[in-house]
Amino acid sequence: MITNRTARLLVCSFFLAAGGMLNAADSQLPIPHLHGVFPTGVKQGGSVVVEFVGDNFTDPKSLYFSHKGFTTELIPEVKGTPAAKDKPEVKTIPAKFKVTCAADVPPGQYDVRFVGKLGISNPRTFTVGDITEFIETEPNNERKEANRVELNTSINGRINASEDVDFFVFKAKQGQRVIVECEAWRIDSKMDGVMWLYNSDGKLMASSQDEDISSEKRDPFFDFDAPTDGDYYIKITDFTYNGGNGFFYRLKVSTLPYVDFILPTAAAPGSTVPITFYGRNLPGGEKTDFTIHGRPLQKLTQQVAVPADPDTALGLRYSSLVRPGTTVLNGMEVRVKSPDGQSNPKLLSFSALPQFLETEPNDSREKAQRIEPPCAVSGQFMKGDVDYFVFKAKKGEKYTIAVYAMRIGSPADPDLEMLNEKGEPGATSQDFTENIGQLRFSTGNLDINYVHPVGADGDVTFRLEHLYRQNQGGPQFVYRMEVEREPEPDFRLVCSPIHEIHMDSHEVYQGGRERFDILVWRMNGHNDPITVEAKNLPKGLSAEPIIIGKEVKWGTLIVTAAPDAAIGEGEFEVVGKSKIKVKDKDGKEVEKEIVRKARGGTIVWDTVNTNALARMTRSLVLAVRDKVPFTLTAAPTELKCKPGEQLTVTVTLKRREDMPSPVQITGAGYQLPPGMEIPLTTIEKDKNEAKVLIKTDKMKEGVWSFTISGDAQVPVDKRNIRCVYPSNIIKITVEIPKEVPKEKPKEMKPPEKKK
Ligand SMILES: [Ca+2]
Ligand SMILES: [Ca+2]
Ligand SMILES: [Ca+2]
Ligand SMILES: [Ca+2]
Repeated sequence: MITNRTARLLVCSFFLAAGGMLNAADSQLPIPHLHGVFPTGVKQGGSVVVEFVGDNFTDPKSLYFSHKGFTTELIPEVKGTPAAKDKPEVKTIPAKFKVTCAADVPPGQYDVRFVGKLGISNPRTFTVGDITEFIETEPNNERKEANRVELNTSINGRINASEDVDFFVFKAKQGQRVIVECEAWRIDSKMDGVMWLYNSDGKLMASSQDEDISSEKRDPFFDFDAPTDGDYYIKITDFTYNGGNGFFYRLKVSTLPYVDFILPTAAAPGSTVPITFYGRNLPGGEKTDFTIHGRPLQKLTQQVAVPADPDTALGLRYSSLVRPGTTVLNGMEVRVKSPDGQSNPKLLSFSALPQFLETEPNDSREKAQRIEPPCAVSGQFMKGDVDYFVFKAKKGEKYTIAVYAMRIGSPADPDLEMLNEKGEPGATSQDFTENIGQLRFSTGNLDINYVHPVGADGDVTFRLEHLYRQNQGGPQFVYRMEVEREPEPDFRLVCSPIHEIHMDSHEVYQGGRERFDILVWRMNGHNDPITVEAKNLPKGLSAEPIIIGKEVKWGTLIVTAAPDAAIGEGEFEVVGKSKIKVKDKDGKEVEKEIVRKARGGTIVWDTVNTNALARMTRSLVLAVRDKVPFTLTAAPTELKCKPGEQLTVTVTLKRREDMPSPVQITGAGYQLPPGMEIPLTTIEKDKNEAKVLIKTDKMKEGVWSFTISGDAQVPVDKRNIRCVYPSNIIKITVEIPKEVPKEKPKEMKPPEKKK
């Protein structure tokens, strides 16, 4: 089936093939794109001058952080350059700001965005640390030029173009366990770091590239016991010999606690539970038998209180990187604290299910661990390990077996095999590939979500293993398995800017409308309508509630700016509500409303035709700028029909004075209600109205909302820029006439002939 989207991509490829004259994906006025930030962090309570590099940086104004504890001051001698003329993507411009962080901003990672005349940019990660920050000084390309740092320092470095190499040197005492953690990939950098460690004689002690195989952690890492008092050298560069403004990194050289994983992996909101941290340099940590790459792990059990308030319980408050697949989870971060500073964070996900730990040995069908669903089990895949589980079930029941590994930051790629009554292999499930965000927010991952229909009364046995168990495995190959009989339907929302392959942000122009896309996770068979509203919009902005009807996983929220809406930037929220059917205590079906706040999504780096590197944002932000080139208004705003009836919508167009072009009216580039077709219609140069004839032949019963788009060339600085703006929201109710029981047609008797 060719969807609107596919069709649009096909059109896009066609135009690209035809000489790149028109890239269908570029359909907006120029907005700032933030590429690099340097340095990438500041110490709690400190300040630092930060260079921002990107394009469309006309008239730098300020920065926007996802925490209110930052103040920023533009350093005036650096000027941004004018809006890019021919090739906006080519010019990258620096702007400098002094950033001051309040003393009460918790250590962690935040989003920073550039704000200029043309709007607000995509975010970059900015770290608040609790130890000394150091900024590299070039040249440091050889050992003798190494930058000297103290232990317990976060180094801010950048691999410059033309094969830059950076050397650092620090003193350590014999027996100190030193952790060198490079963050690049995880803080929006393009750098694929590689590191070497040398002693004071220049002898190579270690090298590191990808510390483990999970795609979340391509960053290098060292953990070593200093063999003698003395100097130690770190050499770091990009594995592919690339460099530039996007190749920034942080290098934490410390004896601070470092956490590798936690067990159990989840807790229930409103509970206080013991969580065991496994890691290194844990204050008061006990020895364990676990090692990772030969390095011993300690453990430390701490009581963790999980708040019960809905914002926490239904949130995902994890300041470190959250890739798209993980946005289906709720959770919070946990750390180990020490007097000198705190550890890296770990995600503690939320689950109300009874939590258990895996019990080895469970390596055969006979030794399968017996569980009683509903329950959750946290386990590990050691090298070569297989884990069998068994539970009692009745014929006709359906159980969902969900396994979380990649989504909770584990390197494991879980593989599930059901066994039949004779113990023979049955159904298998490898990957949970649902992708709710196409190229821009690809949620596909290697975890499992399998629904098992029970064939007969008795035991259900299955086996879990890491797909590459012959060669890989270890204590850090953690997983969480949840087994539930028909879990309640649920949903999550992700609010994303509309560009499908480029860095983008939410911009609204005075007097105009903008589309904010809402991507939908429909979980456990959820297929009911979801009503979505924007909340706390800046003054002068409004958005009508939309209905994301059944079978739709991509909603379009339309934000309208009044002609006098104040120019500025602000945060907003997007909230979805849906009524689901659940069983009460007595097994009776009842209706329950669930409310979920949308998370933000962003493309980290532009892509062409592969999944973009994307992540969750730490807040939802928009900018208002002047003044929209044209506005579409559609009427009526409510439609009712039976499938097959043709509907007429009148679209009126308001043009900015300098906008003479014709406007094409389409329904392309986003998801329409299933089966709806909006034919291409043109509002000619000197016209302000068109009748759009909507086809409903293939539509089904239900309620949806949709928007109609206008696509036109807009003159900007003596060139034309293609702009697409949506109409207001239209609600459509499709009713299928109830079949009237057919009465037996009365026989038409020929009139009796009068004799
Ligand atoms: Ca450098
Ligand atoms: Ca260097
Ligand atoms: Ca195991
Ligand atoms: Ca096992």
